[in-house]
Amino acid sequence: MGNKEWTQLWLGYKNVSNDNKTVSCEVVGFNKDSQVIKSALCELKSGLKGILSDEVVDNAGSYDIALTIKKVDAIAKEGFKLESDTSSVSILASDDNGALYGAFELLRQLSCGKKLSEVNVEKTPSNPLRMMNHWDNMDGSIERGYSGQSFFFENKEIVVDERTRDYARFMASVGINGVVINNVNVKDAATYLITDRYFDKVKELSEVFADYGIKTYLSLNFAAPIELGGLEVCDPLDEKVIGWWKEKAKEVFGKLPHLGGFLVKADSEGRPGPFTYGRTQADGANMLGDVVAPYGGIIIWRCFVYNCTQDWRDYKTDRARAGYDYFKDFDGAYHDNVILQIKNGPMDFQIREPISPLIGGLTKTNQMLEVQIAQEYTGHQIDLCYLMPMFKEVLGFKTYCQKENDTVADVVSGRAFGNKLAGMAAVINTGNDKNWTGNYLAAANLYGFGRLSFDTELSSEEIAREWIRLTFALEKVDEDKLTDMLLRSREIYEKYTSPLGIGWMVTPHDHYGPSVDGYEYSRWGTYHRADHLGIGVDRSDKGTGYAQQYYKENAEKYNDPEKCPEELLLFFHHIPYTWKLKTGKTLIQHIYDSHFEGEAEAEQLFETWKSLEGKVPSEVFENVSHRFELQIYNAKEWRDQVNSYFYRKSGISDQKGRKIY
Ligand code: GCV
Repeated sequence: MGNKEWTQLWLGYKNVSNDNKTVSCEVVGFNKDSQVIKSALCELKSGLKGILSDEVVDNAGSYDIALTIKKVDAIAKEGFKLESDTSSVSILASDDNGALYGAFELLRQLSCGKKLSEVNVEKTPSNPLRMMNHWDNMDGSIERGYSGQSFFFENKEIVVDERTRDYARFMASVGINGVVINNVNVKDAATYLITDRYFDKVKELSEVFADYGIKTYLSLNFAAPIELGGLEVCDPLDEKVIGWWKEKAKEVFGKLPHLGGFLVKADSEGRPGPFTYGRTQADGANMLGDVVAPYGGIIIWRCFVYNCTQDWRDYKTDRARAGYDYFKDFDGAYHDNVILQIKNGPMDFQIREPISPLIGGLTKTNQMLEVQIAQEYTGHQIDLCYLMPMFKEVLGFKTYCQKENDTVADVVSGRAFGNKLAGMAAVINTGNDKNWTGNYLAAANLYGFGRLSFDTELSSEEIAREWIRLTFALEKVDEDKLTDMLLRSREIYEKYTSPLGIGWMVTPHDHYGPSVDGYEYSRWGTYHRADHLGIGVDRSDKGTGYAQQYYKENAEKYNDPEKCPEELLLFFHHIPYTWKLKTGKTLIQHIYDSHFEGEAEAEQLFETWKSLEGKVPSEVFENVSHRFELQIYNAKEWRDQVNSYFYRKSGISDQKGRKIY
């Protein structure tokens, strides 16, 4: 059986006071038998005991602090209000989840050093759906997993144990309310998750989640009618197929009362889908939406649909265009319980991409944002890459979909178009490693995504500081150092990897380390088009026309190399090496400089980390130090391979005369 040891991540509840007070706890208006309320109480008991070294007792005769969890209908769904003074604190909410989130907020604020009387806050979640997507396979492997094996699956069986409960606690503590347990590439045993073979165990797992207000979701195999039902087709408009799914939905929701619905990857990277039968993505999504509707289920349909058998000689086909081209025409046709899940960029989780034009491009369709905290293209949880700065940029991007100031955050929260189904999902970075995320510091992304999906107004720095305070016991000066390391890490990674939004110069398949031409002559639609004169993909109106998929304000900006934000210049334009950037540097000089700088800054990160020796637990120190050694090796490879490649292509020397091979 998997790893039996695991850390408490940010729920370690370290003592911050020596008051030894007694807390009396009363529940008013809520059903005391509710499992979620019980979870809140249980967490408060253990948390307050840890933080204040006190005892929480139900309705104690004499006590120092009166804690009340009270139902107040006026508070928004899943929201809460904390009211306190020196000797009392009330958690007010209108539903169980709100009460649970209020409890975690109280514990978080006290752990971060606030006094009881300072804990006065009201919060409503920014997004209705706040989800984690596991790419866990039933054999225990994890697609794009960098922290061990799955803790849900082992040898085609489902594991439910104390770790499952701790996982649910961690997720609820940052506001996650939905978890997809299996990989979107549904094959083999995973196809059978919707059959008798697994119902009992999925139910058991979903009950643990439900105790923490989390709904369980399953990824579906679109070809299940063939593979499980023995039908000849899985055509979404075929009556037999529809009938099969109807029966299946009845059975599944009958057996799994805590199921929220299904996530579907169809017609993508070899997965089956409606295109085989000449049907549209809307036909597929709506058919499934209709069969789960009677049970209150939802269908989350991914928009990661593109031609993955492209000829690299073909300059017309542009993978970046695909999502918009396939989905935009059916805007308004998707049924009410269908939600389209859209990756943040039009390609695939590169360190820098423009925001997908489909987000906000769709105006009559439920939509949610998909990001990836599993560091597939961002350093495999070896290299430090705190992703909140990227996610903040995504959320803050002005789409111009309606009003001038409408951002991605407005669209995916449902605010812009009044959608009830809306939200954010992350491809998760966990595994059964003792520390859950491989690199101890990668837990900042796990924590951060949850916090950000609950409150998109939080800054990257606020989230980083909270995580550090909850995880480590550092002096302010060291907290500042670690915060700074996290905040700079994404930019540093970007500098030593692929320049100005071009992406993809990674080792094929594995996606760690450089291989400048690794994807250049492949079928995946991921080209940089470098020649002896310049580099970049022309996606303007003279090229693939991708820039025109945006609303006018953005389209005009991206279309013109003079106006295009420089960090995305090579994503949108083929630019000569001699092109002058705003800094006055030529493009080629920028490539050299940023790669030398990025590598040097990675070394600085390690030096700063070394100064924290003895201040973080030695196991943490060793774990992260080892990864920094690997990161520096990686950064050197990137620097030297990319610089040599462009020196050899362009024949232009580095003005500073540094070593290029
Ligand atoms: C789950 C990328 C990854 C695949 C992943 C796919 C997806 O292509 O490399 O591993 O498959 O994205 O998001 O479906």
